[in-house]
Amino acid sequence: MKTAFITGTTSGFGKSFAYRLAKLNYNIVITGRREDRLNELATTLQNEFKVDVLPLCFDVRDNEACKSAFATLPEKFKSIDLLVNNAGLAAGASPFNDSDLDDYERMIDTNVKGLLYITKLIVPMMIAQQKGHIINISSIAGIEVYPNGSVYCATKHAVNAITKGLRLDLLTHGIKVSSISPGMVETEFSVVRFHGDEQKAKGVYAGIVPLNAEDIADALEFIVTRPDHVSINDIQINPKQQANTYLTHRIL
Ligand code: NDP
Ligand code: 8X3
Repeated sequence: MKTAFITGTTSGFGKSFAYRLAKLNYNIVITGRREDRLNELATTLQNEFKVDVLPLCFDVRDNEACKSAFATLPEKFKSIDLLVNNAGLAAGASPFNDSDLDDYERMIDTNVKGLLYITKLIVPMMIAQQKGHIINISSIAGIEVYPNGSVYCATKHAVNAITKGLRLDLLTHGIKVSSISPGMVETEFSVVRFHGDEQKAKGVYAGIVPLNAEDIADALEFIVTRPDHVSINDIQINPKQQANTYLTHRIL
């Protein structure tokens, strides 16, 4: 049985990834900051799929908290085959002049530094095993920049650079490094981006059938079910009505 470590499993993609990997018979470490949701998910997955699930509650922006959580891993979760770096967010969507420095720091600390903290803890374990797979959740924002999104886009460009760099540096250790780059997916993402404004968040998807978290779990399943000699570098996936980061066809 394989073991996966997924960040950000309390909602959205991460929660769907946890269900999908449990269905594929992985034991899973699920993480996030909302402990009640983690515990509920752990119980459901264990009952439904008969896999072992370990909830670890911590903030990926806090390196000491990441290290402490990691230090509590019981023996059976210490051999991690798959790391899914998913925890992340956008904060704000305003022109550069009107946007908030705190939002920038939140995005950089979570999407870039948090990803690095977790990866730094798990890579040595994978090197010792001479096998493993890292899947970073990027975005089409990592490919193209869009108005009012410069720093979010910068964080996802950084994720892509880290993904490509890891692929080079881990090549001789038998470790695969992949990414998934989605366009608009309706999760809690836009509610978080607009600081809890549900109306504004709904407006993002007006006239569009967005992707849903299950669509992204399909991409993850494709990547992890390839034969060992096959490495998927990236899957880009958009709604039919979204051509790129800034051109959508809304039917209102
Ligand atoms: P959600 O807001 O639904 O989920 C985000 C998850 O990340 C939550 O489980 C949240 O858990 C966790 N998270 C956020 N900040 C932290 C933190 N500081 N420490 C630990 N966990 C954290 O959004 P999505 O599922 O949509 O987003 C998942 C990833 O996909 C992100 O990296 C996002 O950038 C990316 N993405 C999203 C797209 C979209 O349109 N939805 C498109 C392309 C990429 P908790 O709050 O409990 O800590
Ligand atoms: C989020 C994708 O296009 O909504 O990563 O910014 S988009």
